[in-house]
Amino acid sequence: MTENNHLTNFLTNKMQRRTFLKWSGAIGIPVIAGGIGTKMLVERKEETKIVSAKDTEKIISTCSINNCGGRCVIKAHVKDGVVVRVSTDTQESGDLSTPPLRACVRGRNYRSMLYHPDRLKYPMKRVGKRGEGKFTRISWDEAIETIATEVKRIGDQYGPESRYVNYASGQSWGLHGGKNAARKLLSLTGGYLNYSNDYSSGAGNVATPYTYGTNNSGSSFDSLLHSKYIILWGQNPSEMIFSTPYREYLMQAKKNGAKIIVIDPRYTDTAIAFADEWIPILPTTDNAFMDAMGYVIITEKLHDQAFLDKYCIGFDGDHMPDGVSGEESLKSYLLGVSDGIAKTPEWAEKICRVPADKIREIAREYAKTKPAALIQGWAAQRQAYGEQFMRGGAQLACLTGNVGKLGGWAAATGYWSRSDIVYPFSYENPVKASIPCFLWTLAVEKGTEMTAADGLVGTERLTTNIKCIFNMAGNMLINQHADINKTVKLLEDESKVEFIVVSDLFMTPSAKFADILLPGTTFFERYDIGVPWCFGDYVVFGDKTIDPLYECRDEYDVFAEVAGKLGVKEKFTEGKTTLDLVKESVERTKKELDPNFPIFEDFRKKGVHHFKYDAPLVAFKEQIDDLENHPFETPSGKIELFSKSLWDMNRHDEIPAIAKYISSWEGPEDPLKEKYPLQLISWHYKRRCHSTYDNQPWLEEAAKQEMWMNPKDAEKRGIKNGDRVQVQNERGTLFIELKVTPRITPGVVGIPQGAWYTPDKDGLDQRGSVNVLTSQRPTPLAKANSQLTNLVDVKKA
Ligand SMILES: Nc1nc2c(c(=O)[nH]1)N[C@H]1C(S)=C(S)[C@@H](COP(=O)(O)OP(=O)(O)OC[C@H]3O[C@@H](n4cnc5c(=O)[nH]c(N)nc54)[C@H](O)[C@@H]3O)O[C@H]1N2
Ligand SMILES: Nc1nc2c(c(=O)[nH]1)N[C@H]1C(S)=C(S)[C@@H](COP(=O)(O)OP(=O)(O)OC[C@H]3O[C@@H](n4cnc5c(=O)[nH]c(N)nc54)[C@H](O)[C@@H]3O)O[C@H]1N2
Ligand code: SF4
Ligand SMILES: [Mo]
Repeated sequence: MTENNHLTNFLTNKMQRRTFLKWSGAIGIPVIAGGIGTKMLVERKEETKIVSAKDTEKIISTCSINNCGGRCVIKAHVKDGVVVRVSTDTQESGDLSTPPLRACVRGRNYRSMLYHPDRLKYPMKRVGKRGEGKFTRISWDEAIETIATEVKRIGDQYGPESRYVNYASGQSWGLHGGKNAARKLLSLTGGYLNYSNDYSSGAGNVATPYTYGTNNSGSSFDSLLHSKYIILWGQNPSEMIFSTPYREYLMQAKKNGAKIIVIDPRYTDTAIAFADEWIPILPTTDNAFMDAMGYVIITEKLHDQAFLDKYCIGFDGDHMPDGVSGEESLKSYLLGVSDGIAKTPEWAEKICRVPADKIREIAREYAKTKPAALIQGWAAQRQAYGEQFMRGGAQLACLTGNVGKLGGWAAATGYWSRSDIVYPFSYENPVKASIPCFLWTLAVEKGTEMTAADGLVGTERLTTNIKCIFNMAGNMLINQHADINKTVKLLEDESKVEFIVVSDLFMTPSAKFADILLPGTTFFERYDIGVPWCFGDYVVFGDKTIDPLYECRDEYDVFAEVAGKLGVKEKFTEGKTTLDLVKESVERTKKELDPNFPIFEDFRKKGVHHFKYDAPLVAFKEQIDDLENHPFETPSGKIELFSKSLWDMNRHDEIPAIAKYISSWEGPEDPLKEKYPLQLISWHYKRRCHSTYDNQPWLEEAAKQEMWMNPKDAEKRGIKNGDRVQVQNERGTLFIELKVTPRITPGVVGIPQGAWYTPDKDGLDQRGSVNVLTSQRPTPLAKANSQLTNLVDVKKA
């Protein structure tokens, strides 16, 4: 996308005069003008006026609705109906009782999203072939009428299971939003096919409860102030935001003297900022490292036998479930009794490339320095056998007795939350059938053939394939799901999915596949409450800073009208606007959950509410302090290092009852490596939220889309830093600029995920959209995405 294009788009937009005046005001301010590109700003000659903060009305909003794990305070400075400036929380660091919620580069750039000349401006319908990207403007009446007609037609013809609301995270963790509005509309008119799980921690979400009975295995980040040793295993909080205040605590933990280890194929920003040591590893091999740590801990008698005896099932022969031989225990696996292979550091080194002595050293330090927190990121579970990674971390936390202790950490998925509010926008889907979210393309292709083995629940068989998709604030139709080329073909076939509604801010790769395309609002243009992800103890008010631009509308209002056409408007809105929903949530939260919650006007003024607690939340503290009265939520009531439920599935090769290293397809031991010698991973980039913000030129300048490769691999191929390269495997080909850097392990290449799929006329991606190369093969147990497990080759373009 060139700057000229921005300018042309901008100037040819048919805007109302009033809007145009506002806009011209908006671009009269340098440095903060949105979407018109630095070049234009630099070249512009006319005199410009800086608007000072004190001349503006400051409205506290929240960068809350993108699926970044953070929630930050954003102050919109509004002058004459125009957001002229964005600032953030100015509170000093250091007060960890209410840590500052300072916005990152994405949030501070949000004005450029709001005023981006490429914003979708009115509803459109497809006129060309699906996916071609040809649309024509239509009225809201026509859009609403068409949606109502198609929803009804498809429901009548195929039944409610044919209607699906796709996973989408562009507006998440708020009170309403497109996905929920679509679900309520469909619930009131017969129902829709549900999905379970997510793309984030899909393997972990299913695996962790087999160990602990729940995914809530994380502790609040203030507990890190008590840790003496912290392992960030495939976790990169400097760049990938799990929670806004996390880094404040990590920094303080470091100041307190905690030793911090980062295990990652890349020398990440986190390793630079926080780590005493970076340990590079080959993707998909973390469990070999973990197994060897277990071996060292046991053979050197560093394990906490009392903890294992009291709280765990399956560590040794004396603590096995009924009817299972002691040979199946964790101990006998690690020592090699069960399979003849002792999981020594030397064994692991050959697989994961971490030197045996280093494995020994980390195992000893982790076991001896108490309390120690082993915190896992989720990328290493977005791998072929991702379930093993999550249970493997938990296993180490148990071997060392770090579970339920202040400053320790139970590892695994790691959710915790202390930010409960009431969600007044509710609905009940009459359809109970549900598929794993990652298998939606399978449900389009052959939904009626899916069974429990594909993770189908709520019914034995689906009566229909998916025929209608609502894709609200997501780029999952194309960009974020695996194997773009395969999905493109599937969706191009208009006889398969017959109707697709998309709501977005921009003409994204997914939006191009819409039949009806709705122009959504930014969070500056609507009311909401921003709730932090699974990690947080505060909520932020999302104030509407200006009226929606152009003809953009909240999905809530649009679907209320569709509901009207279908005779269920009253049931849909219950007479409430989105502002009413926010007010109701605040009032009921105060009344039903937390008497200290502010009243609406105070919350709105302050913009943020921190829930106050006397002590850090420590996962499983209750169970560890008093197991008898607080058993774990597992079948045995204990931590299941050996899970009888998994054992009974009888698929021991791919779904073992104890966590273990399993040699991965498209991993370093796959013979396919002869043909495609490099392992390709992706990560969550600092300048984007997935694909959101990819079309921001300033952010591209701050952190461009490029592929990391080790100098050794580059040399072998005769390619150098800055070269344009071609990356390919059986599934596709993409082109991208190369960054040659020792910051990535030899044998591994990394592409930041989320770049917009930008095919040339032959369908070859020109921007480095990594999902061109990823596979739709799901993980064995959770049926989750394994989008980081890929073999590729690279050559000069
Ligand atoms: N800036 C930013 N923050 C975000 C997001 C975003 O898009 N941008 N997205 C949010 C969302 S929805 C999610 S789910 C989370 C994602 O959170 P994560 O999944 O934890 O984040 P990633 O960046 O994918 O990966 C973390 C690190 O794991 C490393 N890694 C990759 N493969 C392996 C492996 O096999 N083994 C090991 N040990 N390490 C590996 C990567 O190099 C990376 O540095 O981030 C959230 N926060
Ligand atoms: N290869 C690879 N693929 C991955 C991952 C990976 O690590 N590697 N990570 C996976 C993960 S963890 C996740 S969560 C998914 C995320 O995938 P998605 O949920 O698709 O997230 P985004 O790509 O951010 O898409 C959000 C869309 O919503 C739009 N949008 C943003 N704000 C608004 C709004 O206010 N209103 C409306 N109407 N639209 C809005 C944006 O323009 C964007 O098109 O990707 C997954 N895909
Ligand atoms: S993108 Fe995330 S970290 Fe950045 S300002 Fe928004 S909520 Fe905060
Ligand atoms: Mo995610």
